[in-house]
Amino acid sequence: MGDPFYITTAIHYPNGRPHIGHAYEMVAADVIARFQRQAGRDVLFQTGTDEHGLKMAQAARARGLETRAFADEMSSHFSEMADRFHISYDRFIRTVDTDHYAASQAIWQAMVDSGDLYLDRYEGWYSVRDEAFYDEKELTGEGDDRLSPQGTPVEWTAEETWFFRLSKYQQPLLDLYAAEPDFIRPDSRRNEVMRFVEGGLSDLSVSRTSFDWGVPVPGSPGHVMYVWVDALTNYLTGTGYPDTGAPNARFWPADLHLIGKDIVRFHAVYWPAFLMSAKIPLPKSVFGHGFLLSRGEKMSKSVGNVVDPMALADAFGIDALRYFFLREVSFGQDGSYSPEAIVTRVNAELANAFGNLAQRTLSFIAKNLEGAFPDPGRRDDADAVLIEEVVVACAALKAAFGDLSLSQGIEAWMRGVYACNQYIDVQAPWSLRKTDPERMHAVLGTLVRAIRMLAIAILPVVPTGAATILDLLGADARDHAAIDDDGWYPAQVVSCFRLAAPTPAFPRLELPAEVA
Ligand code: ME8
Repeated sequence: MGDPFYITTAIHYPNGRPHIGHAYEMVAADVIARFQRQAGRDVLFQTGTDEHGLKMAQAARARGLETRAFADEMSSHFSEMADRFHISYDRFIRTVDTDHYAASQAIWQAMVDSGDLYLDRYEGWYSVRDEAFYDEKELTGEGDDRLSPQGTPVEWTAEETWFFRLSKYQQPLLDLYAAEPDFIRPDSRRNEVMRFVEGGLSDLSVSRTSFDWGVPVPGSPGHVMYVWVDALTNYLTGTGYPDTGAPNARFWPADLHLIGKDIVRFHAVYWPAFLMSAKIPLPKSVFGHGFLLSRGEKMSKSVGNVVDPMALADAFGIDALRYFFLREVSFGQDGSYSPEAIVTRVNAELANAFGNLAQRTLSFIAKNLEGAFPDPGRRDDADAVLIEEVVVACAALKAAFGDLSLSQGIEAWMRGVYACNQYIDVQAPWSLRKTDPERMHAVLGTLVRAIRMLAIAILPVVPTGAATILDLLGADARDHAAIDDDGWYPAQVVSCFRLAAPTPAFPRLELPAEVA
């Protein structure tokens, strides 16, 4: 078994239905998880829903439902979406899970034992939408129109709460950021967090008494934990914490918390401070991805541009959306989505360039070689040059994915695809069929090798279509070692290599009528 690799998404608030931003985050994490599995790592991949807090309680009330019943129903939309998008999670955690209560209460107790929790009265501004406390100096607007830095309304709250000595961790956090430059990525987010922490940290209110929808604070009747304390702890729950002998304990510390840019502060300030207090090792990296915008605009219910990912899946298919998300958006930055952009990108690259390359090569073999694997034929320098170009492209994808440069990785991969298309046009196997069948065999054999390497490399992004191509090629070793295996000539599969007329793995998309 390879080295453990633990990757998490944020756990999503199921106070409304999932939107495309949630799908985007899950897909990005899934591609990294699949890539690391392919690279031989022993992966634990966790996603799920964040079900406590005032926002959930209020949303349930608005629907006239018990909070738990509402949470059950809404959480299922998220797990259904995860399955629909082929998210290969190992656990879909819900913060109402029993073991999560145990983990949250254990970390709380560890913070008590460190002397970092004390009871006092909290008076200040709270945004239910963000489930976050803000300092007066962070707000904009006046009177009842005050807004948080995220543009959400805030309300004055005054209650007795437990406080966490966050102020004590200012210097240890700054030391952490200095010692571990990869703790917060990308750099722009790291700079934001460092400026925030350098500005000074106030102690944090970490319990609430005005409602009861949360994890009870041990030994303090009437208090439930501030939703972010239990939410962040989900990452530990997945490893079996506090049981250090649990089967998943080897996955802590997490390798990567993948989250959106709006919640970096919680993950890069509060979370490491809680962990330092509880004397638990820190995660290796927090990556704050950008936002997906609808035609360049923020999605919001009032603008009416919230996109239902399931409807998109119906319209375009899963591989196409996965490819679009990762190819179009430079990972870490914001990106824009529109049906036109999806159709254009997917048709140009996935359908026309790669899909068509595989389709025309394989159907030519099915038709003209009766589906048998091409003989070695008569080699030419051009064959070696092509294989080298494809090897370089796949290696560049691998290096880029390892570094979370996902769109650059796919861009590099496309260079391999374009090289194949150029090769097929120059070599023109259809003309060689009559004039030089020996050479035709070499060309087709070279193409099969190249397509196989390209399909393996892109498997994490488009698992269904790439697997279809590999199945057609009789390649059962869909392992990463195969990417590096540029000398592959399937002596072992030649006998069983029988290509039927292939169906297109990456069909062309049409712009749906309602948006055309
Ligand atoms: O923040 N594009 O939940 P959430 C891309 N429960 N990503 C987006 C996005 C968009 N338009 N909108 C939101 C929460 N996200 C907490 C997290 S973790 C211990 C608790 C991302 O449902 C967002 O940045 O509001 C976050 O990473 C995730 O979706 C869930 O957001």
